[in-house]
Amino acid sequence: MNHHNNSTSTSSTWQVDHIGIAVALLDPAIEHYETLLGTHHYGRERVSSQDVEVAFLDTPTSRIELLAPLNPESSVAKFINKRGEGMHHTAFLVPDIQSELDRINTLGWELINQQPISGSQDKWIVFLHPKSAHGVLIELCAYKK
Ligand code: CMX
Repeated sequence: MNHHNNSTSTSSTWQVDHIGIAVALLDPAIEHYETLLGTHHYGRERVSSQDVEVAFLDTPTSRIELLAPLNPESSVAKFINKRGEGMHHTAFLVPDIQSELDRINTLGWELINQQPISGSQDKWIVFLHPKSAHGVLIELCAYKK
């Protein structure tokens, strides 16, 4: 069903990959979210490029990423200090991360990374600044080929 008045509109190729939630301590947050969602976590790993440790919980159509800072310099530590724990970013899986980078640059919007960097789950990632997305930190990710 088309939910828009414009009958020519098509769906975006961006797929919600995960919702990132910033937490101070990973272990209690994992336990809490396992109980809340009724599932077990997986994919716990340290992402050194981002100074965070992450863990995932699947839902039928997407997943939650819990992320905790590895050190006080981590952008997640700064986020928690300033705003407290909570929703941190929305990540979209895109078919071609380089063409999305080029498109966003053409639009003049502020990218935090000009080149893809290595993220969790064997993916390339880049971030779009929240001020270029109505206050939401947006991550684009793509599987390493
Ligand atoms: N969501 C929404 N707004 C955010 C935000 C977030 N996650 N993080 C910061 N902001 C806002 C701040 O509130 C601030 O707004 P005001 O200017 O209105 O006060 C503004 O963005 C600037 O924030 P800041 O505290 O001054 O922090 P910096 O500019 O130093 O850094 C950001 C902000 C987004 C550039 C930085 O956090 C960053 O580079 N993030 C991308 C990397 C990242 O978050 N990695 C962790 C995830 C790892 C993973 O998933 O693998």
